[in-house]
Amino acid sequence: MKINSSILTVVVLLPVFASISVAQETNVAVAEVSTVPAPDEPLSLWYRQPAKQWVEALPIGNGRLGAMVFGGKNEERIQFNESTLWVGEPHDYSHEGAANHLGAIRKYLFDGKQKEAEQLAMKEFMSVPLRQRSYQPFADLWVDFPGHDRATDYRRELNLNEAIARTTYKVGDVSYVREIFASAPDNVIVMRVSADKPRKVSLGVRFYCPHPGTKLTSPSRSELALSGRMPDSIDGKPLTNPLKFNAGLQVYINGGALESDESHIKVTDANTVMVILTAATSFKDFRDVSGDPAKTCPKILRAAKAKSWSDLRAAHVEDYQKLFRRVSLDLGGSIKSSLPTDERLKQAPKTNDPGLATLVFQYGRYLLIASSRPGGQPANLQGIWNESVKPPWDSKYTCNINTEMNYWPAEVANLGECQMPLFDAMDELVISGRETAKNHYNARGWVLHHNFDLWRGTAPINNSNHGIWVSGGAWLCQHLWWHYQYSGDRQFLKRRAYPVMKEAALFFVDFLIEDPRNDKHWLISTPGNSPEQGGLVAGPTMDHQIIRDLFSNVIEASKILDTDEELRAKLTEMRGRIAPNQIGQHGQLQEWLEDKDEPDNKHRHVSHLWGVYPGQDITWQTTNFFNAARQSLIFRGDEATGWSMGWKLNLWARFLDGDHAHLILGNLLSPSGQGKGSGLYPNLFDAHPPFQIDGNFGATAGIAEMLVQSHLRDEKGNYVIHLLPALPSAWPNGSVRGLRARGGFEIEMSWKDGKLTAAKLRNAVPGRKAILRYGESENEVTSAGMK
Ligand code: FUC
Repeated sequence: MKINSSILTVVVLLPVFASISVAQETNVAVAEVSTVPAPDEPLSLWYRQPAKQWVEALPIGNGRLGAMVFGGKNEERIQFNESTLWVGEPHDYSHEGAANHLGAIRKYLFDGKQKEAEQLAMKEFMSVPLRQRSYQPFADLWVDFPGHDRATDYRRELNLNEAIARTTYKVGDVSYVREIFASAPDNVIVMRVSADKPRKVSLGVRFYCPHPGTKLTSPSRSELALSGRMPDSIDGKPLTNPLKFNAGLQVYINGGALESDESHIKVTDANTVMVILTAATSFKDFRDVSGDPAKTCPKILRAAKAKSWSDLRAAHVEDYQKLFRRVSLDLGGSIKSSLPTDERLKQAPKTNDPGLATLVFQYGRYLLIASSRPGGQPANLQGIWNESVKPPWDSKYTCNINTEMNYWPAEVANLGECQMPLFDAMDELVISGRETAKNHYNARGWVLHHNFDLWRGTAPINNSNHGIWVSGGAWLCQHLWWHYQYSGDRQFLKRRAYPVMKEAALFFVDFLIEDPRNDKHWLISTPGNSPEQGGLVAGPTMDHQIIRDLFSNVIEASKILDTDEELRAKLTEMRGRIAPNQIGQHGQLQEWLEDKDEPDNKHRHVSHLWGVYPGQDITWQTTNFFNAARQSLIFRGDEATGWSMGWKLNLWARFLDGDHAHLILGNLLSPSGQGKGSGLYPNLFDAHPPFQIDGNFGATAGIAEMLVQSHLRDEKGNYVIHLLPALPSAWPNGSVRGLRARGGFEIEMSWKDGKLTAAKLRNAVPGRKAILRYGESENEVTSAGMK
């Protein structure tokens, strides 16, 4: 082992063992509709025909604006979103007086009267109103290209290295290029159309908006604007402050002529055309909707006006690549394929295609950058992309797995700042969650149940049999802690993380009660629920795992910050009394206090395995529980919806079983409806179905978890960085650069014939120690820091 002054370098030289079969060539000959070759950039999704459906279109986004690009030949549809366009208005959803019924609900549960408990809770304990509000589509930008239905040599692609969607084709002897991207630095979506011959670009531009009463205007000859308001009543109940929204676009031509009326702009015979689009709402924060989008949009457009196409493009690419290029991955096999992405996906179940896994890994990173940037909203159930005014599950934030899964890849895949929107939302959830803690539980601190929306609803929604689940806030706190663990940023811990974590823990200090049904003196969570399984209960395993994790993290944080000694003692004492994990009659990890799991239950939720991943209650060091948890996962099976496969993938990685993890990944990387799992749509969006983005993020996190794990520590508190803990035999050769481990380390490593050949740890913090684990061997290493 060699340590140099600027980086810590560990070179592992191992004998080359008997050969493991090398990944097969992925390109399979099929009848082609066109002979257009793959784009040069290997990290591309690409197709030989326009998108017919939304899940074939290609997503772009800058964290605030998102769009789906269809690439139609004579009609381009750019369906766009803005992350704050939601139905509803500022509102406190908590149920005043609910806490008066808490004792009775608990008593029913202790007396075995679940139905009575659920009925009483339904009447007296739920969110007001019972449902939260939905995320909305904004509008479509349509661009007409008269005569281009005759296009030949057609290709559309999404270049993940530059975050640019591009459509290229020929009409006669003229070659056309359309490029479109969502720029974070300039806050706009930009499209440019060019041709290889002069004066050949003619097109028409128009808006379509799905919301009734929207007004279209033309502020100048080269501009179009759209303005509207969200519904002013819901279910017959009036709202006083629904959101206002505006979108604006400006068309720039080089050569040619431009004419317009209120709803169209027509360009004839230009050399190139550029369209700049932006959108905004009156949303300022969850209690303030006094913004004026009619002013915001022109301001953004004016600022972008000063820049040329190439300046806008260069600023976008530079900004994006600062994030995206931090990680490079090679799992063997070629990322580039001569097959278009939709065809490649169809072949995937029949081939071993590590290049596709690499593409999907990087696509998840791309999607996170596109849907979650500092200053914006967190990625919702569909990221930032939504076509429907009635989206599935309102396209909001579901916190009993989905929202957290969106952020699983953030730290390990080196996009820590993409978690900031989640942390901003949590600051607001603390405010609304205090009302819910007080009104529902007569407790201090803050609580979040299984959903929130733009208005930061925190009360239990939908139905008492699954909505009363108190662990949403505590689970989100794990992300604050992770951000601290991966960055080592003490100021972040002190200023942002600890106050929120501490108040979440305070809630549970007041909420946990001693189980009166036996004399074990265990503290339990009740009323509670193991998400979507078994109804309202006292003491689901998942709650206890999450609360233990929160308490542990608050205890450690308070030590690091040298504060709150008394609270620390209290949490330490209580943590030891929280009902422990238990092994049941089938050798399974019990989902509840009672040993009542059904071995043939194949439900997608695997909540009681939280303690394996994302938690660390149960690890390979706690053998009995580890085996029981694995047994539970075997009972649940290998097939499921996208997010469930994302979870199972991470679980199998934590079970150190690379081949099983790869099998699950294979179920995810198959065409929707055709494989053993729910699969992916042609644009590689997770097909829950319908589209739900968590499966994409779960896949990215899971692939990383197969390559590196860092959740364990030695007795001195050093992180154990486990290299290649779950490498499948299908990826015998490969390399990765830029994955992160707790402690602030960045990893660079390569492997051959299934064995690690070299590893480098880069560390921004000099003098930090880590334990490097590979196979059964462990070495202590110290960083000299990075220059
Ligand atoms: C829960 C899950 C569904 C879906 C929804 C958003 O109801 O069981 O699969 O993810 O949340």
